Amino acid sequence: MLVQEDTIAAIATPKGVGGIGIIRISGPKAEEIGHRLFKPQKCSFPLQSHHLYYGNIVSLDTGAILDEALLSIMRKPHSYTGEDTIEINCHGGPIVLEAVLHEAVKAGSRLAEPGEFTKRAYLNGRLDLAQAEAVIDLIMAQSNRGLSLALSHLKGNVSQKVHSLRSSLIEILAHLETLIDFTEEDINISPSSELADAVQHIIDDIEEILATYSEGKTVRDGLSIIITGKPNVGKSSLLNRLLGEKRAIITPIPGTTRDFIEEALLIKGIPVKLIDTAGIREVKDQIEAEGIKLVWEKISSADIVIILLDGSTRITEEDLEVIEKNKGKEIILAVNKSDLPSQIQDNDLGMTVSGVDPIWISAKYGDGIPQLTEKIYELAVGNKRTTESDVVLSNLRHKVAFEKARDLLTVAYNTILQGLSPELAAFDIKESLEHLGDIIGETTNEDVLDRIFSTFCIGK
Ligand SMILES: Nc1nc2c(ncn2[C@@H]2O[C@H](COP(=O)(O)OP(=O)(O)OP(=O)(O)O)[C@@H](O)[C@H]2O)c(=O)[nH]1
Ligand SMILES: [Mg+2]
Repeated sequence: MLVQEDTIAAIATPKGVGGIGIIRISGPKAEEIGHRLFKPQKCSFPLQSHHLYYGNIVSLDTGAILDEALLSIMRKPHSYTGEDTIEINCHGGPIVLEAVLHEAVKAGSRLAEPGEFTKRAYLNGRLDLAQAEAVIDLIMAQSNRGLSLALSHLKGNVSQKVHSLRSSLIEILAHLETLIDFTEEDINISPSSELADAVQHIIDDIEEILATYSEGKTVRDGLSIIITGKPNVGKSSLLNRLLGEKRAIITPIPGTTRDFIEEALLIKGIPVKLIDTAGIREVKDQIEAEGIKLVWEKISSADIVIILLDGSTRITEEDLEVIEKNKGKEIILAVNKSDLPSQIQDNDLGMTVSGVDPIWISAKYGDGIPQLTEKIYELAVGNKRTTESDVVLSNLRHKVAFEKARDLLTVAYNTILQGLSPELAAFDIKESLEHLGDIIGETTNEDVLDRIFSTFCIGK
């Protein structure tokens, strides 16, 4: 276990005004600092671990009372960081909290860096690296699904998978090592095809995990969807329908929306940024022209483009231009106003965008909206549907490490199949073990750690 010499302190609750604000102090001097700052109402130090005490926080210099507070001590190793930790529940005002933090620093602590409490938890073996990363995902979760995904990572489901893959690889490595020993005695024994199968089995396992990344990333980070089309097709009506509220102005006058409208919502548990835009057409009006210019900018950074057509009118040059300009993007073709007599045949659409099935909807009355959201979900997460217990990747760093491990194992597999020296295969397998070790932080270097923890908030 690594012992951190200094004691760190931070306000652990968000900036601003609240009922309660918490100062967290961790390190060898935590308890002593508590002793100096906190005067319990009824008992005296030493206080019991994991109990809550009522008392006053006092200024070190003057003895003046700064706040009434509750204090708890969590002695090592039974604390979040694995070190002696105290938490002071003050009143949640910024001035109070700053004053108490200031005293804590005067009493012998220093201000914590972002994520430093969690970094210490990791360094003290309370969490592995994948679990530590899950802490920030949990705090930043944008949906219930994002939250349960982060929780499963915090509980160690990625880590357990990594451990089990690593122990299978270590077993394979042990077999290879015996063969290497024979080679040294000038007896040439090639690795068996069973050994190759065992490697292949691990590659398949990793492939399966990698296939969950698109779902995991979308659940964690969400995606942006833009609605585009010529004027008056019902883009704003669709935004309002998906949002479930009258957010955008809807009129029968083409060119109603001039600026773009951006709203956040959840679609099947996925955080979505939905953007309604100005209708695309040839215009001389400068305001509208600026709006249309913006549409193209927004489209370039969107994950999914919903191209909306008006099924009650024939396809026009403007529709074709929108379709043409979005080729190569992830698109959904939706035909609106399905409640009116149709002027568009599915065939006409097939000619315009091959391979994309149009979805008929009525933004005004809600028909076809479940099919549209299902399509969005399908595009967002791919065809692979995972269950709660599956390992679902959401962290790019993990994905890259799994990919590197898989590539090395593929090389090792071929080496074994070709009956080449077992040493070669052993070399690649060892390296792939290191990449898997990176995920849980067994072999991770200091720069990577700093990068990871610097994305945390202060006080966590
Ligand atoms: N019958 C019917 N009318 C609809 C439907 N969706 C929209 N409309 C009507 O179509 C007209 C235009 O709707 P908007 O939502 O403003 O269309 P838009 O694409 O945002 O138009 P611009 O902002 O001008 O580009 C309005 O009169 C809507 O009531 C639908 O599903 N059925
Ligand atoms: Mg509009």
